[in-house]
Amino acid sequence: MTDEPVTRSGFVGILGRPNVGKSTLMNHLLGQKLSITSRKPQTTRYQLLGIHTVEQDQMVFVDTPGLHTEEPRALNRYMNREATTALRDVDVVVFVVDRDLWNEGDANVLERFSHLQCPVLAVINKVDQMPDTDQLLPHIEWLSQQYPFTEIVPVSALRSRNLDRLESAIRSHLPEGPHHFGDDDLTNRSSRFLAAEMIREKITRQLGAELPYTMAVEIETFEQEGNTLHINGLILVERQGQKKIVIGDKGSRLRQIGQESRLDMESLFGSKVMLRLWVKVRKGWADDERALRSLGYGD
Ligand code: GDP
Ligand code: MG
Ligand code: K
Repeated sequence: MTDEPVTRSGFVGILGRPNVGKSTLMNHLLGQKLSITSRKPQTTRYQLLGIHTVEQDQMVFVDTPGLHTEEPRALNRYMNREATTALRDVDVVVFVVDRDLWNEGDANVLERFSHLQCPVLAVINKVDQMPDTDQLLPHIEWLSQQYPFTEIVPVSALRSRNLDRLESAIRSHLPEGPHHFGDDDLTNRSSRFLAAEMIREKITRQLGAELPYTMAVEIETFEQEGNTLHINGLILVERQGQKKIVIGDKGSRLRQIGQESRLDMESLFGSKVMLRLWVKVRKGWADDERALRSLGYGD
């Protein structure tokens, strides 16, 4: 008789109000930048799986968009659907809160999954920004009164602090069973999708306040030729003025967006990348369900 180790495998929902660091946490748990992040709330628009196989265990992280309530645009409805379906089939929930005190946003998110039967781990993120670690204990105390969390783990996602402890906590609560994906798989999304997201991240980071949710990216060409990936991307905005902003003075902003995106792509795809970007005005795309579907949002 052989004594094979038990194989654990399952879906891990990463939930929390906007900007607590969900996508940063997923990337640092994976050791690979996959999900885009920025200081802007609702940077994450699409549900994205990050697949992490460690020894005999496989965690499939589900990074979710925040919930939009303010505007009834088609894009917001789409993001809410993405966040809600992500909840359905998870085996473990990682509920992320900021080192700052609890607010109504946290309570709203908690309420949405409090009916789930699975283990819920609470993560207090950004402890690197905590001026004094004495503040940690009262925070843990408070959290433990909000919900019967399976465990409460303080971390810094950005500095990869205490993530090994979080990872072993997650692994120990996964159900036993076979893997859902190949051991070398990293995500369920296509390389084209990831390329578009890398571009969207740079625009969001540089122009967040000036382009509120009115920009999308389409990859028109994605071709490997020899040792170089040739990628052509189209940036869609809603108004002529926004096009000028994205292009910048003598094209300087677009050049910078292109350079930074290319570096991310080269590291993600492990290949030299030739990237060309265009900006185009397409009116009303964020209000129009059909236009959204043609951009790859949708069921
Ligand atoms: P999400 O909206 O919950 O997915 O949050 P993001 O992952 O996009 O992160 C929001 C902002 O918080 C970004 O500017 C991150 O760099 C920052 N952030 C995330 N984790 C940490 C952390 O552990 N420490 C610090 N100082 N900043 C963090
Ligand atoms: Mg995010
Ligand atoms: K964000």
